[in-house]
Amino acid sequence: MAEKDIIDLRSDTVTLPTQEMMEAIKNAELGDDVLEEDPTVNRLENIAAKKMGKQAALLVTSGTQANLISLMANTNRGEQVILEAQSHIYWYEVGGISSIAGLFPKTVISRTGAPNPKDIQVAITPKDIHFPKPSLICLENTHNRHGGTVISPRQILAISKIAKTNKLKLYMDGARIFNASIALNVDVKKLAKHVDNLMFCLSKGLSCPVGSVIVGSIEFITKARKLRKVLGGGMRQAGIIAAPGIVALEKMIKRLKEDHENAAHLAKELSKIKGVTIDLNRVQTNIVNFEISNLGISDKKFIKKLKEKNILALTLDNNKVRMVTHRGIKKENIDKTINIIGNISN
Ligand code: TLP
Repeated sequence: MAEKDIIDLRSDTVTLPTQEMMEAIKNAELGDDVLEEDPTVNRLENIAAKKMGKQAALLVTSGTQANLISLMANTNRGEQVILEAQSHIYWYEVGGISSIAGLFPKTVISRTGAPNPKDIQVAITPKDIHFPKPSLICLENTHNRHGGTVISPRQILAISKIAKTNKLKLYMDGARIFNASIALNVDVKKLAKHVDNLMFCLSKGLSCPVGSVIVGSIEFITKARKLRKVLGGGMRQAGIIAAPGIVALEKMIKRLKEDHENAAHLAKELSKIKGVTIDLNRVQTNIVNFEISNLGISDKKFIKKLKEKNILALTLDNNKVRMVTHRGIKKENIDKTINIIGNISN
């Protein structure tokens, strides 16, 4: 956490690099990555591709850039992309899917973030003079707006069968894919296996200062590399970003379990507070969404009151609040937060 006494539950993006990451940055062997000559970037990309069971990988600046590049590399302008109605790409990426990629989003509503394969089938428009050509299905795992919910390998496989039958590509926004892998207790390769390509973020729960990685076939990554350049994301001595990324992939994944335990603890205690509505089944990883309509206070005021006590959280729409656990949050921070929320409600 940036400031010692602040309990920052807004996002896992607020995590600062570890001491080991700072050392790795200082000692990183560097080169020009646009020329593919940065040994540290090349190493990170190799590790990432191997970890996901894919042929190749590409370091990019952010999750948003990773999604935009991947959308563009999987499609042609004017085509249709099927994605879950609450997905990050649809909600929080400034509409780049349309304004930059020139794609037409078709949303599918789901209960917990994993679209029902039948609904995806219905969303795929038939070949008809009136309709845009469907070309890509996107999944999000874990699902941010649904509260960090996971999509299992079985569910991914079912959707991949539909994608194959209809000759569509399947992409996964795996910003928090390691949270999904820890929560489901499956190797991340199993989550990557049935999608054509995916991205994951280094700069969320894994604590890196910058960066996301796209993984997929050699052909796809070659295309993605060119698109990264046109979008201004070609970086030079990017080894200073890759070095902490390597530390993250080697050392920071297992500890995500602690974040999940803290989130589960937070959720359970919140559910005991009168006026707080929370679906405990949805708290599967490190995100805790809850509703405060019956607390007799607006979400804005709720956030303000928490802030006065040095606790930071975010609001979603409809009187919903989001809290995210991460390396900077310990169990005692959760206990303090619960205590304070209990008093706000009185
Ligand atoms: N999510 C951020 C905010 O943008 C809301 C957060 O604090 O959760 N995919 C998913 C599923 C994400 O949650 C995010 C970031 C991104 C993509 C974009 O990553 P960045 O912030 O690196 O562009």
